Amino acid sequence: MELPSLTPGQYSLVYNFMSIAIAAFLATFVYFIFGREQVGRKYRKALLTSGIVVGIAAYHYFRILHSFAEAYVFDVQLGEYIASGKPFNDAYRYADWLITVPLLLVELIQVMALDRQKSRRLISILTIAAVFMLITGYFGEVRREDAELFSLRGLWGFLSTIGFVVILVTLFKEIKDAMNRESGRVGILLRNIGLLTFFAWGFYPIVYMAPFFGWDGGQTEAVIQVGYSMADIIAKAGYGLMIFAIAREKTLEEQAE
Ligand SMILES: *C/C=C(C)/C=C/C=C(C)/C=C/C1=C(C)CCCC1(C)C
Repeated sequence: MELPSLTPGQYSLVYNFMSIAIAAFLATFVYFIFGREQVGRKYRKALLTSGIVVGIAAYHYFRILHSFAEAYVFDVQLGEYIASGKPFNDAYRYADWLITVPLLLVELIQVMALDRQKSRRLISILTIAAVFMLITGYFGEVRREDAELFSLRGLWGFLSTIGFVVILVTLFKEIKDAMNRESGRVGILLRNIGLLTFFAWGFYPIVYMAPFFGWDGGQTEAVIQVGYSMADIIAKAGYGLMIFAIAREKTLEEQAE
């Protein structure tokens, strides 16, 4: 994959967003791990999982940022960042998702505290769909040069979307059942996390379509990197905070009973 040149503005934007992502993951890591005492025993696993997710993401973002910085050098004559010749390893992102996406789904199932058999069944379906979504997505992701919807990038993206739809449909059914069981505040929090999953996760396929919008190479690359970094902050750190809120609310309710 040929790396497009970046203007200093595009380069800094990407660099800074990756850097903010690391800060957000490290801060929430500390918060989730030390906040475990604030929730009931049943929910501690969900918080631990949240902590693991942002911990893994922080590590991968270090690698991504490092790889990005190495892949570019500033050319004084051109006034632009050009490819240094060292490859930019974008696969870190997909390697990260392959681990963190199933864990995020586990997190949500854990906070619902369903019975064991049901949890297992759900986690299996969701994990298979997630792996399918990410592997097909990766085949399309490396085809940055496909500038049209009807291309291999488009086709892989479409296949990947099937996995995404399976995840959403499965989750929404489960959240709906859980909302019927739960009281007002917990129900609202569960609905919110359903919406967050829909909108935050739905942002990824939109970013993926950046090459179809006809921008130049540098702009496309910047939109993809910044877009995924923003989405990751919301879907991992933000999501974990919501899981924390649900666990806290359920704990308070159970103590009042
Ligand atoms: C922490 C990382 C998360 C929550 C990543 C989620 C990623 C997706 C929901 C990606 C979905 C994609 C499609 C639905 C189609 C195009 C290819 C993908 C992989 C970007």
